[in-house]
Amino acid sequence: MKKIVSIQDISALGKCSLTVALPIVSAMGVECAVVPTALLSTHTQFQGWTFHDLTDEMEPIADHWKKEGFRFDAIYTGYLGSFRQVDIVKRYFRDFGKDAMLIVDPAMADNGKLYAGFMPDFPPKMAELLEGADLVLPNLTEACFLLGKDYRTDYDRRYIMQLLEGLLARGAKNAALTGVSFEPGKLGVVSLSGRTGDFSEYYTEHLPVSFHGTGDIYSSAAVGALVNGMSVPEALALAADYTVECIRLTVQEKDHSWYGVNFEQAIPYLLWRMKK
Ligand code: PXL
Repeated sequence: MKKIVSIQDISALGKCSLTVALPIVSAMGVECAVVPTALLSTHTQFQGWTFHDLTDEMEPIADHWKKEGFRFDAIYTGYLGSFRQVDIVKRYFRDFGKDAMLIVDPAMADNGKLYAGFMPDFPPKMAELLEGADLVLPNLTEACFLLGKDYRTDYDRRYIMQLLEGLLARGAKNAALTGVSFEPGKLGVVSLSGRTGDFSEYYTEHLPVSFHGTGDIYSSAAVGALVNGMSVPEALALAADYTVECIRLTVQEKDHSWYGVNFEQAIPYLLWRMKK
């Protein structure tokens, strides 16, 4: 059985980071070990959240795992909260990354803004994880922050290609960008391979709603698909279809929550889509 480790926070309530990575990756038939980097009462889009830092646990976990000789098929990183955590993730990449796919979701921003709690000096630090990563999958805002570029809502293909090339220039082997739209009603993901220069794009219906945590759902499904042997473009397309299905199910619910989507009841769709 394939085995990955996901390194990100656990928001006790809020359907993001580890509370979605663990069920989604597991449902896709892949063992998902976790390194929780912090415990929050909710994700940071709520008000008044509590935060307990777990950075001090990260190195002892790595020490123990190294002693046990554990190996992973992928290391999947998401939301990280400090410079030190980024440095420790680099250690995980060194210690456990030799035969593992390194997948970096630089979860830190959306809609042109950093999430609450991040300072402007953090994105360049997060960008250090791109060196040697097999895939980096930021949204447009995160890509701009990683590259120190202005966030734009009006853009053309040339601008998008420059962002992808910029991410590859930082050392990633494949770069994907989510939340890309060139025509009304269509939203998609584009990717560029550093090895072959292949460009891929995949668009889905752009539902006129926005929910928190969809980026983590997207990345988790992409990771599960990649570890199951799909190519980067295939994995990105599957993850896009699954995310749209989650949103579709959410808006069908009369009393749906605002803070996360119904990824749970879309899992049968995910497995069906994976076999297709
Ligand atoms: O979904 C990204 C994410 C992960 N973890 C925490 C967050 C967010 C986004 O706001 O607050 C704690």
